[in-house]
Amino acid sequence: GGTAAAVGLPRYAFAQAAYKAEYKMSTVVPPAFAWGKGGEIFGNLVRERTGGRINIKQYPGSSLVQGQQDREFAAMRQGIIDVLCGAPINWSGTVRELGVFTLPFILPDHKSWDAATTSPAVMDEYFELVRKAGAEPLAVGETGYRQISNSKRPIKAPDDLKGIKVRVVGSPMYGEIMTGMGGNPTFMSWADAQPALASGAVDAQENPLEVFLAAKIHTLGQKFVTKWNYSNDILLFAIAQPVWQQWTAADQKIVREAAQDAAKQQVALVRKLFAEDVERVRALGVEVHIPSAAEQQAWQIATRRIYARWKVGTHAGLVSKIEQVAEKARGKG
Ligand code: X2X
Repeated sequence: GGTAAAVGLPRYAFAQAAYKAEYKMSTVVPPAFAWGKGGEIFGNLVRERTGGRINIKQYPGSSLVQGQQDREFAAMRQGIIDVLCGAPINWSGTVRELGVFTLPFILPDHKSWDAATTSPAVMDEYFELVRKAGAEPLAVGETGYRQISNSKRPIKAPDDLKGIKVRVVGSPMYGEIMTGMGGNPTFMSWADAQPALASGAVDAQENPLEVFLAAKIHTLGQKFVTKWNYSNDILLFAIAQPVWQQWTAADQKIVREAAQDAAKQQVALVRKLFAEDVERVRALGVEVHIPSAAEQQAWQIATRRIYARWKVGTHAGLVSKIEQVAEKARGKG
């Protein structure tokens, strides 16, 4: 009965009927951070522009996965998360290939980073990988250049990291990078990192200084920062494929444009904070070291083998494309 009656109805009729009352979006950090703010802006734009038909609710602190941010992508595939606004480094146990932008020093300045993340050759292939992995990619923001901080001493050369216990996110590549840099890595979620720093269970962490400031990491005994710009992940806005396919083409267009607009605002915010971060961190009494060109080269040499291994471990073809685009951007000086 029901099935026969439904035959001949346009597809959007089913799609409309299938809309959920709430679409769950995971972010690691809340809107007090630029990254969480990007998620908030996105949700608000979608709500406004769909007249509330698509209601994206933000769950910061990766609370949909009990704070275990490395489970986000798998949870998206299981239907627990509908909307991703996250850093692929957190998902490297699930989708390694999405980590191509975070190889050590692959995009060492905003000029090369912008060139890569706006290159159609790079992004078409990257978005295809996201689709194959189970999500519809919409836009990319920026999580920010990650800088190391620690409680022990100024870090100017790989030897300075000897014996220092560094908290890193659950990415095996970051663990290897930190070992290459001379440190002693330990994997931990963001939720666990803060108490571990406070108790002295770990000596060091690495995060964008915007995050350092918003989370008041200086109150956790972190007295020394090195601004080495070694890795800057994208902030990927994406929708679980089954959810995306429920939406009408008109709504898909609205949601995609909302993500693009949110990403633009989010990047502008990250850049503004990046421009003032050294001054603000120093004002807290934290010593900030800006590496010389020679020091910077020493870090790069220390991570060269790890870079080569993870080029293959992520997606060698796509990394080559990113390298070419970055090279050209640098050439433009
Ligand atoms: O946990 C971190 O360090 C954070 C917030 O930067 C990420 O989610 C990668």
